[in-house]
Amino acid sequence: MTHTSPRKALLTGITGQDGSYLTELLLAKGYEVHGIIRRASSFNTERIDHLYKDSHEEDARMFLHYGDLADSSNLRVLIERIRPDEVYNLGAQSHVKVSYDQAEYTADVTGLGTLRLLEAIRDYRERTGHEVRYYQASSSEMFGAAKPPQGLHTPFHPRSPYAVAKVYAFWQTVNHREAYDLYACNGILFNHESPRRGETFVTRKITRAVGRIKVGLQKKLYLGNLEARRDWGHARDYVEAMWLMLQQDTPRDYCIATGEAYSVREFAERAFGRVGLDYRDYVEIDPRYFRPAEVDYLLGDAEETRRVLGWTPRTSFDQLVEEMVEHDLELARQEKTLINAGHQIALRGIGNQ
Ligand code: NDP
Ligand code: GDR
Repeated sequence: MTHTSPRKALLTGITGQDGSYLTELLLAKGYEVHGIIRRASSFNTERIDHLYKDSHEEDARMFLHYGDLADSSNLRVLIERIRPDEVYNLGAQSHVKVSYDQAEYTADVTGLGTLRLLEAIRDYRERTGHEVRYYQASSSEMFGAAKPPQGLHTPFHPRSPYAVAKVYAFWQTVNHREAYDLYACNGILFNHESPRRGETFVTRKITRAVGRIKVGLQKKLYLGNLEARRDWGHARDYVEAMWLMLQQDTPRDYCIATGEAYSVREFAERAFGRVGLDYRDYVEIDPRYFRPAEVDYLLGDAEETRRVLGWTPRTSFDQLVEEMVEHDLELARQEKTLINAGHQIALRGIGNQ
């Protein structure tokens, strides 16, 4: 592709963990980045605030638009107005346990939302002839109960409303590629974490607790199934793969993983160990964190992807744990300073995730 003006990317989910890293990457590559944000009663742009410049400033290259994957007319208007070259669909109700509480909403946003976006792109492309490349944030959760290692040829066996919605979105993406010749890729990403991970996902829940326990702000950490195994990578590495997928000659699907798996117990052991604590003294099991159906063991086979994309993860498991623990230890120290100065700090979360 040759472009005289900057390439334009449109992201759903720009306020999430991956959206923030992908925005950094795209800005560094010279893109103009447009993100869809949901209206909320309090600001929800914390992860991208450091990238924001007022749109009146000449060098502003990140622009935010109100929207929602549940609102197809809004998606159509935004695509028409922005005229993106690349669309990254990262938006989702992305919490597996919450998807059991909000199954229908998850199906609507995570599943149907994908179809709404794809249809908006198809219509725009047919009318204008403007080519748009599409990335779908597919998930290793689609493999669910399938035996490890899981790769592109492993049949899906989803184990939650979230995973079922992602399978639907996966096939809509494939079908738009096959039926309409859309350049559309599914990135089947295994778990990826970072200091920007939401605080109710298990790795961040652990590292937040490690920091708070270390500085004396918390006594116990309540978790669910410690034996679940996951293939954990770093989100910063994984967004590079997303971008690479849209730079190839032909569209296809990919698996992104490290090829190593650890249990939740091992993650806790390493994270507490980094600050000289023994997790067994602090971690308690609370059955409310068990899931109606569990995904026991995810281990990615990303060999083919590595070969085709030339992508390889840069961050080891130990480096990931270290970066998250260091970050959250500093955060806990800051919290403690504020508390000592008389401020009220509440740990976020509603306690069943
Ligand atoms: P996050 O939960 O951190 O972010 C989700 C994003 O989706 C947020 O920006 C959120 O906005 C937005 N969103 C939620 N509901 C809607 C809606 N109705 N309309 C528009 N946007 C909405 O997820 P991650 O960054 O971790 O993951 C990015 C994507 O990749 C998700 O689709 C996830 O399911 C998928 N995925 C993630 C993996 C991981 O390990 N992280 C692995 C495989 C796939 P708000 O801030 O307003 O809530
Ligand atoms: P996951 O991530 O379900 O794999 O989905 P999560 O971190 O929520 O759970 C991983 C494993 O840890 C077990 N677990 C707990 N999980 C949470 N959240 N809280 C706990 O207290 C707890 N105790 C044990 C879980 O049972 C599970 O086995 C993530 C999301 O980012 C999805 O959007 C994404 O698609 C997949 O990763 C790949």
